[in-house]
Amino acid sequence: MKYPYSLPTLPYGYGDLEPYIDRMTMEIHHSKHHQSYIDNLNAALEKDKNLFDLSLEDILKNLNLVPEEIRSQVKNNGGGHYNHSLFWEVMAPAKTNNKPENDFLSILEKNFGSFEQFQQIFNNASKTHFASGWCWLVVDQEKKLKVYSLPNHDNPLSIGDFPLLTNDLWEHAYYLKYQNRRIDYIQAWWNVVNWHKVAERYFMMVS
Ligand code: MN3
Repeated sequence: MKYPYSLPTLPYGYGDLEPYIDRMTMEIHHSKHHQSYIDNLNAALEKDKNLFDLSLEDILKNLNLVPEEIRSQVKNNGGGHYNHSLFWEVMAPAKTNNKPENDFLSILEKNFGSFEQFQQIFNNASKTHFASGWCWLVVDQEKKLKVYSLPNHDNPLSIGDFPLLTNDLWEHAYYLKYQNRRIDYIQAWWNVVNWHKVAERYFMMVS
């Protein structure tokens, strides 16, 4: 039997985000953590094969359609699969002075005042998030950009927003290199954000 979900190939090598994210963290995060969310998601969906016909986005947008006995399993592991797949895509090998191109930069400036202010808001939301979760840049239904963190593997799709950029705040994302220094990890992470991809998601969504 073929399962609906499988591990996506990274668009770069495990060591390519060095020195900001180390090779071993990337390898364990992708091949072990992400794989286990996929295995658990497939196992949960086995119990209601009608869900095989829906896209993961549709499932996360309509969690009320998922039978109650598997809902939290689907929410946690479906979110785990979606969030990590997006996370890999919105990173790329580091560039010096890594900033969005002008078209999306001006959108960020319009929403947050300046690029630096946007980063500050994102840093604060990440730093103050308690325990495991993710920090998000989303576009809402009024096409406004918002920054917030969500616990566990909760996803903005489930509350009507569309995710553009996300950072994984679970300790497994940074502990090998940064231990308890979450803010150092967040600061380093800005070097490997793939702004081209983030802008592409925004313009696809609002056009
Ligand atoms: Mn993770």
